[in-house]
Amino acid sequence: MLSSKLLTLVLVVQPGRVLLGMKKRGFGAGRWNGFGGKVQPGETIEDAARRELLEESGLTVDALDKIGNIKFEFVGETQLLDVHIFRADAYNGEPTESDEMRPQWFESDKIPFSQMWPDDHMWFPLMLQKKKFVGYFKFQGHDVILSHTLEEVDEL
Ligand code: 6U4
Repeated sequence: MLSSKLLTLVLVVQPGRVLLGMKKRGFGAGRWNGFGGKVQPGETIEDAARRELLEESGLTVDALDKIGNIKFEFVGETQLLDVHIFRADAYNGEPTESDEMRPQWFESDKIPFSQMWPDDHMWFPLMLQKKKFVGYFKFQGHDVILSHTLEEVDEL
């Protein structure tokens, strides 16, 4: 039985564009990603999502919509990553570079999928259409998806 680690991921979306961050260090370094990280003890998943968004991008948000849940298995690792994905359509502040992330806006039809986690191109279209989804991706290393499931759901 694999244990799992709770993580958050926030996409800030404006009409026609999405904010991504270039991950400068740690897991997924060198890739454009949403903002997020590990849920700390005593914190709700949504609190963690807000904290990581602020730490990594300098932004706060009023409303965060739960939009997806994806579990990632990495062959040879004993822990699944249980990633809770949120979308924010309004934000406060200005995107600001942090030690971990360099934020940049991308037009919705120019998302740099070749420099992102390889699962992202499968679920970003759902996220952009405000559709909710659950998925499971089994990775070999960080570049190869061996198998996956992805389905739309009404509620998370
Ligand atoms: P620290 O605590 O800074 O060392 P780090 O190892 O950098 O942590 P962290 O906490 O930033 O990792 O969390 C990893 C982030 O990457 C989370 O927001 C979830 C996200 N993530 C992980 N796998 C992903 C994947 N396949 N696709 C994706 N995001 C992923 O879009």
